[in-house]
Amino acid sequence: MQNQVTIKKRHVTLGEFIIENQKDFPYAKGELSALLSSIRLAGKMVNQEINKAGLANILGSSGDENVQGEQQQKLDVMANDLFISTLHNRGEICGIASEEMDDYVEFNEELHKDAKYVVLIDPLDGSSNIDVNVSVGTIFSIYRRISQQGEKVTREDFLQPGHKQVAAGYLVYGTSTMLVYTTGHGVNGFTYDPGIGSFFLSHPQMTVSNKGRIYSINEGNYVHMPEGVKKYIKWCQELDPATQRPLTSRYIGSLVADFHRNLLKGGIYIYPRGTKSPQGKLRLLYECNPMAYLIEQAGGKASDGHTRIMDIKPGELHQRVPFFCGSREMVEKAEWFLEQYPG
Ligand code: AHM
Ligand code: MG
Repeated sequence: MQNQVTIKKRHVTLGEFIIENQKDFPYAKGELSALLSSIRLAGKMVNQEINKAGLANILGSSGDENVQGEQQQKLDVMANDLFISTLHNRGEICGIASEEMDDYVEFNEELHKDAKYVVLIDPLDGSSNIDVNVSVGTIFSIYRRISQQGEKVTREDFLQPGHKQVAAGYLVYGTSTMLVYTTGHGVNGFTYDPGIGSFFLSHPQMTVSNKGRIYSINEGNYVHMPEGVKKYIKWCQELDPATQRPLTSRYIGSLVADFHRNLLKGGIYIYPRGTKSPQGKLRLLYECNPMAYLIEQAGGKASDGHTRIMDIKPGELHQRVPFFCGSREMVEKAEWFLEQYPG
């Protein structure tokens, strides 16, 4: 008879981790934990749809444009609906703003009357990559409302600077699906096991190196770039005296995937302003603020080339900003070039 058992190492699930870390919020009564669990659930559903994207008739354009005049993909619409419905069906938030919708949505039912939080979301970032089977992601950002609890949510609840975020994160639907998030106590990453249907802690306390070796930028836009960015790119392409190699260029064109790689390996992601996009392409509220919160929590830096991203006071929901994000020394070097070569 066998009388010995080999006890396997305990794997922490995302659910367990959220509950265990609830104590980091002395004022919280569990609503934020419940909200993160709702995002986890919606993420699983979107993951399920994306995994079968090549089989079902859900690839391609929906035929509509979003508020910024960009073609919406069918999966953009599906991910947007899934996140909004899942969060609406639970009582943790009083409203949501999405990159895919013109305006924010109020949640006004009895269920939401005690809600303290609002969510801002890019439900499917990099969606132009789906048809070619490249990683895409979901980006989310959570704030405490500033309007009175029990009243209707207001625009000001959504237009808060990034340093007011209480949590932010992303799901990357890649080779494996991961959920990476912060509540201001470091950054933790969880990998999805589809067989079990759970996320497990796989990347505890993620940090980004101070010096990275990867630069990520759409160099096809070179002619439109500010002089300082052009000079920075040329600097990246020079031989590094320490290694006798230039830096490595990597650009997927899917912010979540580019960010995730640079977080793990060290690097900088840049989407500058250009003559075609005077304010850059990326949205302050749905993309830049949550990524800035994550990178700062991991020890890195995010700015618009001059100002800390999380100190910018948003003026409107779909505001765009230039974005420089990643390893601290790389972002500072790029900022130095912008200062030396204004214009
Ligand atoms: P999206 O939110 O419409 O998908 O656009 C954002 C995406 C980012 O994921 C990516 O980094 C960037 O746009 C790529 O833009 P470009 O093709 O101009 O390089
Ligand atoms: Mg996006």
